[in-house]
Parts: sequence; C-alpha cells; structure tokens
Amino acid sequence: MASKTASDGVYVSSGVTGAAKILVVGPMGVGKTTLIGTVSEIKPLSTEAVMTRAGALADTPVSPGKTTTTVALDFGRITLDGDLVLYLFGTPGQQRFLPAWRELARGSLGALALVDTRDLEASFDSIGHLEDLDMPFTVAVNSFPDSPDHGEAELREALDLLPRTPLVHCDAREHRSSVKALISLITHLIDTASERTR
Ligand SMILES: Nc1nc2c(ncn2[C@@H]2O[C@H](COP(=O)(O)OP(=O)(O)OP(=O)(O)O)[C@@H](O)[C@H]2O)c(=O)[nH]1
Ligand SMILES: [Mg+2]
Repeated sequence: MASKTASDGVYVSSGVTGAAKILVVGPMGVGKTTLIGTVSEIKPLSTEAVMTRAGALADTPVSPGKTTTTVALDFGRITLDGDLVLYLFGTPGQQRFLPAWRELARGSLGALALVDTRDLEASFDSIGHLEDLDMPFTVAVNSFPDSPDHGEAELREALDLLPRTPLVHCDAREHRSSVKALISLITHLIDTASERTR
C-alpha cells in the first residue's frame, strides 16, 4: 500500500527535516482563521463561536457580515518545499483574550502579524506584544475591497516597524498569496537566526 504523503493531507511527509511553530496574530476580523484554512494541508482546527450581544459590548466592532469569532485558537499545518513543516497557531483577535495568546506563543519561532489598513490602530496591541516577546515577525496587510491604499513608507511609520521587519500584502483567501506571506516570514526567521548567532 502506498504511504501517505503531506499532500494526502494527513501525515507529515517522510522528506520533512525541520518543523516550526508559527503564530498568526492580529485584531478581530483581520483574516487569521481564513488564512490558516486557506493554506492548511490538514483539516484545520478552529474554535469559532457565534458572536453575542454581550461580546459586542466588550469587543471591537467588525464587519456586519461577520457572525462568528475564534474563542481559543486555530490550528493548521503546511509543508514548505517538501522539507519544512509549519504548525500554524491562530490566536483569538478579541482584546480580552490577549493574555491567552501569550500562552500560545510559547515555543513559537515567529509570527505572521495580519493587518487591516481600515483600522491600523487595532493592530498596535498584537504587534506590541510580539515586540515585548522579542519574537521576529512579518507584517502581512490583508486587503479588503474598501481598504485605503497606503504606501509602504506610510504603513511602516504608522505601525512603527523596524526597517528589517518585512511588510508584505496578501489576500488571506488565496493560497498562493498566503503561502508567499509565510515564506517571507520564514526567510526573515532564517536571517534573524543567523544574525543572532554571529
Ligand atoms: N475581502 C476579503 N475578505 C476577507 C479576507 N480575509 C478574510 N476575509 C473575510 O473576513 C471575515 C473575517 O475573517 P476571519 O478569518 O474570521 O478573521 P479572524 O482574524 O480569524 O477573526 P477573529 O477570530 O474574530 O479574531 C471572513 O468573513 C472572511 O471571509 C481578505 O483577504 N479579503
Ligand atoms: Mg478567527
């Protein structure tokens, strides 16, 4: 019987030589669950719950079409280049769950920080927490139809990014674009690791 491969979507491929835990962070409704669902080669684990009126009192308002929110975590897996497996952990976006994602951050090598340019301020907390944890990250701007078009310099200034922090654009609903954002992060992690060992 043929053995299962990563593309079968169940087992990690036998060619895999490395693994990394990666966080996907960002404010409510920015597209974290969507991105993990788009790229995952296994059926993603998601913990969606219907948003309630009680929650709406505490949480940042999001688009009226959004009816559910992540209440614990998202989990997915993707193998890059046949030899590096990424375990993706999506954090809940609500402000009140920020302490919980500090726990999820344990053992993570880096993070993809999703940003919605319609509300840049909403990303300050998650980016600030990554900086506090000294965790390398790539910023991925997830574009929505009514997103304002800011230039890169303007975005970097607004988000107060270090020059070495990569800034990419993605559409969390598209596989190719989301994988490109993850590859940018991995390249950054390799660069950061080699700088730190120098
Ligand atoms: N237009 C557009 N819509 C998107 C994109 N990414 C996500 N969406 C939609 O935006 C909504 C919110 O996406 P989610 O993936 O649930 O967002 P989240 O960051 O997981 O939200 P929380 O779990 O509540 O923090 C969904 O209805 C998606 O279909 C995108 O790149 N473009
Ligand atoms: Mg979610």
